[in-house]
Amino acid sequence: MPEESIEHIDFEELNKKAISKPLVQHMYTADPSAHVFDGKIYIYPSHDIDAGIPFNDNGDHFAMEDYHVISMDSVNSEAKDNGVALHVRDVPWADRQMWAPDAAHKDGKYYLFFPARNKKGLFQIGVAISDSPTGPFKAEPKAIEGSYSIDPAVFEDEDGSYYMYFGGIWGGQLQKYRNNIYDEANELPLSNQEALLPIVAKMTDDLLGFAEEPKGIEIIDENGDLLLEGDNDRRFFEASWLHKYNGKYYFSYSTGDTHFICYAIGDNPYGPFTYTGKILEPVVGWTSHHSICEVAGKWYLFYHDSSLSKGITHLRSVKLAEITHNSDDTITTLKPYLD
Ligand code: FUB
Repeated sequence: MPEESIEHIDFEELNKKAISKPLVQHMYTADPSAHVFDGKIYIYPSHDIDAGIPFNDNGDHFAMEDYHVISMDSVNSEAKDNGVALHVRDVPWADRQMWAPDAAHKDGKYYLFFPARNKKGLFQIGVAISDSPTGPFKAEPKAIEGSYSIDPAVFEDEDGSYYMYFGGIWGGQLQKYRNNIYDEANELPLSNQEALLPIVAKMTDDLLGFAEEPKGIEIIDENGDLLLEGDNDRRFFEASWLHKYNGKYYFSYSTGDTHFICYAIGDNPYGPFTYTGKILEPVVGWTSHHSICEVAGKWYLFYHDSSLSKGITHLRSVKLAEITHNSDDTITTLKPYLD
């Protein structure tokens, strides 16, 4: 929901109509990546702060400095803040803006994947490792070689392969890249041209690097054509996520300036993915970012909104709500606030 349209919102009324409540209220959290490790829910969110930087299209007001992991015994239990898991000052290559992270578990170790701007102001993606799902995590000295842009989401397939999905336009800088190469002169395509694609790369066995050249993921419409840049209600903007349901691969993402969480379905981790529909209608706050996770046989959307901060876009709160996969492969669209 754009900044200018929040002025008339009665937040007391809105919070009564919200389908779920913030999981924690003592700090602002966003961009939740949820996983079940050893039967317990772990949420890896951004930790929003107010650094006093004015709103702009570059996202400079998202000036986050650290990560906290939230854990829950079940979807109804209390959410616990496990303290600082990683701070930007302890990441040798990073300068600022610890944006949306994700995590993975392999061979007894936990891996936190996170984007940040490097000393030259370019976003890259780093890895930090811990023996515990809640950290503290120790950052690798360098960012992942060949990584760029934002919003890493790491998917573990049933054959034990791990894939990283990433990318985001505008402040996420994806528009500056073509074929993995940065050029300051690059800009977004024109509205009648094909939209920029989110990126995927298989991870190396140690989860510290890419095992292959990152490549674009095709999101196609009902006719098999790539979505166009001007198709703002459906084209990819940021916030990649992948989950597998009933043998199919569901790639979900945010449409950014139109504020939807959408999904597209494919037969393998690389796509192509056919645009299928919306998972979440716009929330209060400009951004929308989510993850999808199975907990005790039910599927949940972890998402955020800015209702607790009364509409301040960079002060968000993580929430969760159950979602329904239908027999025709669709997912029922959630409205975050009842009519
Ligand atoms: O939290 C900072 C940025 O806002 C994320 O990287 C985007 O996905 C959006 O939620």
